Amino acid sequence: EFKQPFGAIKTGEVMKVNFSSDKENVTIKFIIRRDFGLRHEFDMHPIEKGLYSSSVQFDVGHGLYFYYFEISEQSDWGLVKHYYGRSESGGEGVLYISEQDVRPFQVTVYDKDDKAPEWYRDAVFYQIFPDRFNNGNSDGKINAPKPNSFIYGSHQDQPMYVKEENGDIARWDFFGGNLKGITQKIPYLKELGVTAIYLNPIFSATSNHRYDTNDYLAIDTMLGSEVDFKELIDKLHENKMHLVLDGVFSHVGKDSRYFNLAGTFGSKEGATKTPKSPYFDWFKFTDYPNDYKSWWGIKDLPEIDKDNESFRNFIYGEKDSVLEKWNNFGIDGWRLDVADELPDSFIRGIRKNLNQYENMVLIGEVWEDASNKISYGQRRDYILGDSLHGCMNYPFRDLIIRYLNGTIPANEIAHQLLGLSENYPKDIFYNNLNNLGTHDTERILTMIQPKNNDNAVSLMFSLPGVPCIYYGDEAGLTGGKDPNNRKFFPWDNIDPTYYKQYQKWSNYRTENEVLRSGDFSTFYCGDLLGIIRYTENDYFVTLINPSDQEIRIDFNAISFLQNLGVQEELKAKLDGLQIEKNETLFFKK
Ligand code: ARE
Repeated sequence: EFKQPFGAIKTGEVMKVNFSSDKENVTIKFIIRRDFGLRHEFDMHPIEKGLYSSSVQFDVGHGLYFYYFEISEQSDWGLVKHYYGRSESGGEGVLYISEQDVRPFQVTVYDKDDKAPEWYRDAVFYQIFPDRFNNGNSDGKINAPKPNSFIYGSHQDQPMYVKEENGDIARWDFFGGNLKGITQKIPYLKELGVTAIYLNPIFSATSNHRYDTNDYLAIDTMLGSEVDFKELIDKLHENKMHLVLDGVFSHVGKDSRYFNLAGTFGSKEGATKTPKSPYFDWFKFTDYPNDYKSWWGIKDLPEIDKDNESFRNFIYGEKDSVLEKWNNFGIDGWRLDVADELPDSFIRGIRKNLNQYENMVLIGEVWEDASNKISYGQRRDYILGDSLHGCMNYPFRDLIIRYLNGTIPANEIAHQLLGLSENYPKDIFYNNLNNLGTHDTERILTMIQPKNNDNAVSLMFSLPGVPCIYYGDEAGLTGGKDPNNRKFFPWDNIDPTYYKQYQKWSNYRTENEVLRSGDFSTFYCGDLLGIIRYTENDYFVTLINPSDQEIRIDFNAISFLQNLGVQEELKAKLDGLQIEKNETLFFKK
């Protein structure tokens, strides 16, 4: 089976499929359906002996399509039918006996190319959880501690919150990182090779993670002032660095002014105080004012009705909106919290707002393959044009960890990586924000053996997309699930081994255009995974050996998953090459 062009297809384009069969007396049908909708079948025409062909033009708008083949064979037993679809692991196709069981191949049809701003595509990102990075006050004191908070010294590893019986949070702990602290560390970040920062939420909130917004228009006083914020942005820009903020618009905090503020002169009361509150319709009360819909049932986070026009206008309207305020401070983009739970039209409204500015990026938080995710009973169209530029790439992280731990073999990760690259529109694939861990996952050093850390970093930086280092990973921080993955940065104990691994790859990326924009393919040879990035006149090859034995490459044993122009050229370089145990080897043209 052979399809052209490779990967996702733009609306209007023609897709050609060839199918080869060495059997005589067969007829082949190409069967395609539009997502859950209509099914078409085409008779495939023999174009030479054993080779059948068909084509289809996608002129009915963006969406997902699925296809497979029906092979009918005249045999002594009568007419026998088989179905050819993709295998479970996403590798080569396989034959199925019944049409009901066949796993079809996916084709994503998208509206238009959507390159994220150049600064973004070229960036090396660094994610900062603001309370845990650095305290920039000269006396080391914490700005305006919150009434119900508990302050820890900077290196302790403690539980993040104390819960009461009924599940309410009685007390939050804070370490006192702040905006000034980040500004002070710009030279450190530059030295590491970082060119952009993604900050977890910074607006006024009750908890230390600040996903429970109290006021979208105010910086949390514990983090600093608007002056501090402006200074951070200006200093970053002076250093040719960029800043992306976390936009948490699916819910607010239960102490939020929109939800709970008692009436004072000149202010607007919160929704729970009076049904006349201008915010009353933002929420979904089930038993006013005591019970309401909340995010994943967590009462701390009352959910917002994102179809509400006044809320939409407040978030992304043309005047005095939340986006306008912070965009005008000079930020460079947003990461959308729980993008998969926001209506498509809401995300498009945000994108439209950002399009008024030059060079703003919009990244969505989606955990799965974003090309075929179903949420709220609907297929989403947030990566098919005019919506998200890209997504946080958790599927990569997942594959990297499973491969380095020996849970999946090299051939499977090779196929799966290539499969993802086929499912996403090309630009989106290159716009994705790749990570080895975030504030929501276990840290990479806790997930793999430390001796494989260089392999993990090499993989993140060799794959298409924008790499994002989770603060402290380069210092050697470990930590399991939230809150242990949010320890304070160990400023006086940075592990030089890990630091150098990240620094080395940050520089390779910045120095080698081919690592940023080159085409991508994978190959494998035993336990060894190869990543090729290539352009017409350049290439960069990364070879990963996660095993405890060295691997010597026998060129004839390599399986390339695509036929590449550079393949022949690579032959001489690859044959006989030895890759030491748990090591990465790379070479350039
Ligand atoms: C914390 C604890 C919880 C506890 C809760 C209430 O972690 O165990 O029940 O407090 O006491 C923020 C904080 C969290 C906090 C949470 C609620 O950062 O520390 O939880 O608020 O107060 C899913 C969502 C995804 C979401 C993750 C966490 O799809 O959108 O879960 N991520 C965002 C942010 C978080 C943030 C919120 C959302 C809420 O990045 O930091 O939490 O604003 C699978 C699924 C995913 C799932 C993922 C992780 O792979 O496919 O859908 O993500 O696992 O569970």
